[in-house]
Amino acid sequence: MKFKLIYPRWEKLDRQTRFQLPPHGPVVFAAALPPDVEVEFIDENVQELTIEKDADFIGISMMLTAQVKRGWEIADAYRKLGSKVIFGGIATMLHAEETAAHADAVFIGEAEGRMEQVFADLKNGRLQKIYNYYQNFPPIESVGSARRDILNRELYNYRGVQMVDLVHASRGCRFNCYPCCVNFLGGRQFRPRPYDRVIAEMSAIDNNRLFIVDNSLAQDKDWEIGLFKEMIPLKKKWCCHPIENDDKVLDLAAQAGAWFVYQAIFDSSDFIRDRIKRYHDYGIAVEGSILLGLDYHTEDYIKKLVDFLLAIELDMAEFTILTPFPHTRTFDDLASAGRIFSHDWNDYTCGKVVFQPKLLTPEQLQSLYYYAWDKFYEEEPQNYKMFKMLKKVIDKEKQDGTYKARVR
Ligand code: B12
Ligand code: SF4
Repeated sequence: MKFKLIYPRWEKLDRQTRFQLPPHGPVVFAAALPPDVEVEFIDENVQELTIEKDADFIGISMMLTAQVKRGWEIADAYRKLGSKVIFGGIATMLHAEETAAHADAVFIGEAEGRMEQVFADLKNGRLQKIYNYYQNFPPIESVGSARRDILNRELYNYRGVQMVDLVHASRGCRFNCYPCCVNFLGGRQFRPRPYDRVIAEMSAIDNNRLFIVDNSLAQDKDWEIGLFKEMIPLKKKWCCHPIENDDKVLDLAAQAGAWFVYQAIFDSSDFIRDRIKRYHDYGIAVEGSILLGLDYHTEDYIKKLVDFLLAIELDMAEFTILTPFPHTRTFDDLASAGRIFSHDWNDYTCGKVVFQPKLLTPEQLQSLYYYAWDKFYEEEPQNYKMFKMLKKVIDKEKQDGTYKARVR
């Protein structure tokens, strides 16, 4: 059985340095496929997709809202040729009803242990329109090692320099932040994978640099301590979402190879100043994730926030505009107040204003977004800061003898 799995392209943040990370959802999904399924994977962000009748079954994996319209377009074209199409992934769950209009099957939930049934149904001509496993999670032990062999790994680099391979150590998140849909997806349940599985997967990856893509590692202190202790002997270097604000945890994270974290920065408080300083004290760099357009944001507030980021010597910054993704509290609030003016999902890139801000006009917010990117990278351009981050990892690797002057 030949299965073509497609990851639709989307519009990137227009000020951000261009480089592509390998997708994670599709390769984890591929590990759940029955053994007789031969997978061909196309990531449209880095590869050309030719639409022809060249597979028995088409799968479309969507992570972001900004991917869905392209995903539907691809499906429509394949279905015109008579191919059957199944959709899955995070954005499929968030846009399930709309997606059903373009699909032979819509899969909602996590794939582990469920694909044998789907493929058997296809073979018997009984493919179901909806496979609904919403918040009906498979045992976390059933998550297999991602099928990175289906990627053309040569395509994922930054100016020829080897970047990261992606891996996850847990699913779910116990928090419920305002702009986030993970609560809808995961029901605030934190589900760590067994350490031995995670360590075996990490150590088998032929790359010293990893991105641990878990929502936030700061979920359970004992779990983090256990994970980092197990990781120390691997000598991998890695980035991740937040790590617990605790000296013992940060120290172990650094020993385990923490290179940089993506950390949300929501204000210019002493708490944030201290949070960033503590990462730096442990040799961990920080890429701030800064959301613009909250109800209390004025021009003055945003400009002062950017000055603050420069003053605390944040290593990198990613500015995004508040975006009311479906199934978030942001969406509920802005929709009920009639403040959303674009429902074109292609605008939901996090770089475009799609709602009426409270204390700014949409145009002001849009130009403050560009201001923030330009001001932050005025003295040291993004490529330069990015090379400084890469130098940090190379220095760490040289210290413990894991550096390989390898270019992909
Ligand atoms: C990792 C991650 C990233 C990584 C992506 C790395 C990569 N290349 O994959 C990075 C950090 C780059 C990233 C960036 C962004 N992200 Co992000 N990210 C995530 C995160 C934390 C985890 C996704 C993941 O890998 N999960 C693990 C995999 C294994 O799970 P999965 O994809 O669901 O796959 C399973 C099933 O869905 C199924 N499945 C998957 N595909 C298919 C296909 C078929 C056919 C079938 C049947 C089943 C199936 O099988 C898998 C195994 O069970 C999610 C939050 C979350 N928990 O969902 C946010 C999330 C997806 N991101 C989000 C956003 C908004 C962004 C950004 C746009 C903005 C930002 N700064 O955060 C940027 C992109 C900006 C840009 N530059 O263009 C939002 C999406 C909202 C939306 N509706 O679009 C999420 C949901 C978080 C949130 N804030 O709510 N992100
Ligand atoms: S933003 Fe991060 S920490 Fe907050 S609910 Fe979403 S996944 Fe969890």
